[in-house]
Amino acid sequence: MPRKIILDCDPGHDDAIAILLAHGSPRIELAAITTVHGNQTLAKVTRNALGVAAVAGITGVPVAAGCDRPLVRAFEAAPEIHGDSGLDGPQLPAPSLELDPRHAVDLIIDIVMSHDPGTITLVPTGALTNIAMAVRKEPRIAPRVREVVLMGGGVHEGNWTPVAEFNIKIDPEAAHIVFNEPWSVTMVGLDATHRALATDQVVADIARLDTAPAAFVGELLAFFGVMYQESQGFDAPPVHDPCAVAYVIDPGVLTVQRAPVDVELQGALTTGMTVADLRGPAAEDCHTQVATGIDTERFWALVLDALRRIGDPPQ
Ligand code: PIR
Ligand code: CA
Repeated sequence: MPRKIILDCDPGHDDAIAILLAHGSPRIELAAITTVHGNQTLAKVTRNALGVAAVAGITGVPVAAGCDRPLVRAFEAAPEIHGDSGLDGPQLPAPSLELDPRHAVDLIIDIVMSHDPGTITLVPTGALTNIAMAVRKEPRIAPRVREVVLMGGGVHEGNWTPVAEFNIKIDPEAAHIVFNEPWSVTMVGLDATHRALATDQVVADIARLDTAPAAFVGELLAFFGVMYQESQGFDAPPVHDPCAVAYVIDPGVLTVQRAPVDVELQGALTTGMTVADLRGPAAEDCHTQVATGIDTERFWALVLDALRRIGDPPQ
């Protein structure tokens, strides 16, 4: 049985690849794609999600827009890494799907409440605003969700500040809500994703697939690579968001450790830091775990397999 997920994202180069990985994997069924402010404005990332859906040949999956700003703080985008459109580099095709008229928060609640308990997995790869709003509006989703596998945070690493990762930093109050609900949370943070590098070898393997979606990924990675080189000195860009999807497909891709996690909300220097307590064995009832490592070969094999299965969808 494929795992049903809601991919809540802010495309975003790596979010786009996460969408392709989820769509191409036979072990995943996309119940919905929802969008949230983050890498760019809500309008831009929503447009991007629809364009990526067209590239991937996604049909019959609702795409809905969610919150356009954080719960408390001012909106903050990441144009220095994703460009002015949020997905600079490739030419984006016209949307083939119509945007679902529902608000993403309502769509998330509707889907979780209308499926059997323990069947829907939430995979947030942007700010946690929609997820926090959904569980505040309808707390009964918390025990019904199978698990939350989120890209965000880090145990020993930051990217937006020395100790905070972007998705958590831009809406730390939402992250605080999500980590403190009694559902099972896997934090796929920078400790794992900074090792999921799109090396020249990986880029060549993708190019060899010789399909339009593979070429699209190649263009994404070319732009992302330059931006990551210029802004953060990486030789190859880390592809964060697909790591969370990969964990749902094959948990063996990541090394995880059970540990309590909380989010710093009032640090003078540390706001948005995910504080994981790795001292000793976690308590029996600990509902959070953190990724500490990644099997990169297994990870890229999943991405390549998904792209191969997507092939060249009719446009
Ligand atoms: C990546 C992101 C934001 C800023 C930088 N510098 C790099 C986005 C990615 O889409 C990913 O979800 C997460 N936020 C990584 O921090
Ligand atoms: Ca993202």
